[in-house]
Order: sequence, then C-alpha cells, then structure tokens
Amino acid sequence: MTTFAKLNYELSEYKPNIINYPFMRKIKLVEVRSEIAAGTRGASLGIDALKIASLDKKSNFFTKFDPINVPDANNYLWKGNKHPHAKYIDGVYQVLKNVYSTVESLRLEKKFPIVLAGDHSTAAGTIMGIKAANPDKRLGVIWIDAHADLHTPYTTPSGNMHGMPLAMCIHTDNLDCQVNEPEELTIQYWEKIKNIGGEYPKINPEDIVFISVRDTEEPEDHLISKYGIRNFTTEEVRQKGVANIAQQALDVLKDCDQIYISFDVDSMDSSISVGTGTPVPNGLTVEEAIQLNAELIKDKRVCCWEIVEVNPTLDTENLMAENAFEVLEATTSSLVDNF
Ligand SMILES: [Mn+2]
Repeated sequence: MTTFAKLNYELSEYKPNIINYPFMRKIKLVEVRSEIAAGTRGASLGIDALKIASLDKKSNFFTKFDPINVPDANNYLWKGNKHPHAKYIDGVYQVLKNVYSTVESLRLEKKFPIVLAGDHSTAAGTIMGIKAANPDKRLGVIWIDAHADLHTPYTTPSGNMHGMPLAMCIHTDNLDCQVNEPEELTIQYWEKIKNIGGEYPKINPEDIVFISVRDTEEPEDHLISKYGIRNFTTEEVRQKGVANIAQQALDVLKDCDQIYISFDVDSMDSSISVGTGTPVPNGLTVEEAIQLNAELIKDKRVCCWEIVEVNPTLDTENLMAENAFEVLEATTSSLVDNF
C-alpha cells in the first residue's frame, strides 16, 4: 500500500459516517484562494489551514470531494496598488468573474456548491453566479459576519474590497454618504464589477439578513436603515436561542425562492477568532455557529454555502481553522442528513 493510500485507509477508519449518501455527488467543493481584497496578507492560506485541521482531527472530509479550484489574482499584490479607494480592483474584477462563471456552471448542473474562500469579496461572484443560473428566482442572502460589507469605493475608509461585496450585489454606490472621490479608472472597474452577470441588482437589499453584525460604519448604517435590513445580534441569538433565530431569519426571506448563506469566521468572537483579518468582540461561540449553520442549511431553498476569511498567518497554532473546520464539517453533515 502506498503511503497516500495508507493515509486514506487510516483516515477512513476513523470517520466513516457522514459520507456515503448519493447526495454527496451533488455537493461540489469550490476553492477560491483569493486574498487580494483583504487588508492583511494570508487569507489565501485559509483553505489549506482547514485541510491541516481536518488531518489533525483525523477526519476524512476532504477525501470525499473532488474540488474545483478557481484561479485567483493574488499576483496583482506584487505589482502595487493603483486604486486607493478600491485596492486592486482590477484583480478583484478578474477573480469575481472566475467565481461567477464557476458557480453559474455548477448551479446549471444542479450541484450544491460549498465554497471555501479567502477574502470575502469573492462572495459577490458566488451570488452573481447563483443568480445567473436562475435569473427568475428571487435570491435571499443570510450574511453571518461581524461586518456588513456594504461599503463602496465612494464610502470606504480603508479601500479594502472585502468590505464591499453586498454593495456590489445590490448595485449601489451609496452616494448619499460619499466621502471619497475615486479615480475614473476605479469607477470603470466598479461599474464592470456591479454588472457581472447583467446590468441589474442580483439581490434586493430587503432580501439580506445579517446575523451577528456588530462593527459597521455610518455609510453602512445608512443603507441598513434605508432598506430596513434585519440584523439579528449576538445578544438576540443568545436570548432567544439559535433555533429560534434561524427560523426568524428564514421567515424574513419567506418570499425568496432560493437562499445563499455566507459565513465569515469573524462572526465568531475575537477570543476564538484570532486567525482572521478583522476580529471583533461580542461574537458567536463555535457551538452557536455550528448550530446556526446546521439549522439554516436544513431549509430546502438553500442552494449554496460559503465559509471565508480564515487567516492562519495571524493565528497562534491553527485554532481558527480548527474551529472553522468544525463548522464546515457539521454544516455539511446537516446538509447531507436533511437532503
Ligand atoms: Mn465579511
């Protein structure tokens, strides 16, 4: 037996349970090693940190899938940034197009994409791909995150585009709150990004539900109140219970035909999420995150799930990835069990 076969054999001895359902063939792992839109370096290593966490746990999770790798544009980081209000937007545009076309193809094949990504900007490509495959279906989004990710080049204080994916998808510039004067070329790329998959909003702002969002800026607060976007705080999750909040979140999206769930690991508390670019206190516990995602994914309208922003270079040991892997594995199990 080769070493690799032996490793696989040994792994399969440990955890034979989740996998041998026909539905597993319908799940497709999508790996997006992008970190170009984050403010700190290292999120492109998050996927491999998840794999190390899986090996350390002796889980055979990753042996059960045949992943697709989406080309990134991290090489733009070597060239230097030319767009202060939307850093590396030319590269971000490339990655989003790649993610968009991959996810669109998978959805046309009726696959369920589980997306493992680096920086959160690429979630816009995921949403655009889901929408393109079924343009007539109303798409709702459950965004589990410390941040609202509703900035635009006109409002961002940092220029980091991982804070902008939801603005891309609702097709807003948020000029009511303009503080920056982006350059012409930046604006051209921003327009091209918003129009990937069609020159229209991919989601209604009312069809976004936030969970545990707790670190927002004024321009984002403006959009949240303008559109009445619901945010279930960590305190509400704790008071009412995870199952109750999951149901309420799904109820907000009762008129949607399909649902995408985006799980940013910084939704978890900063005490356990050291290994991510922008940790924030008062977040979810690992147990709450597991139960929340496992509950939400039982809804038959959910058609794609994504986990982002693990950055092992900021971590001590590999704790963030280990916790994130627990969420990934439990959520996938719930998906398979409830198919
Ligand atoms: Mn995010």
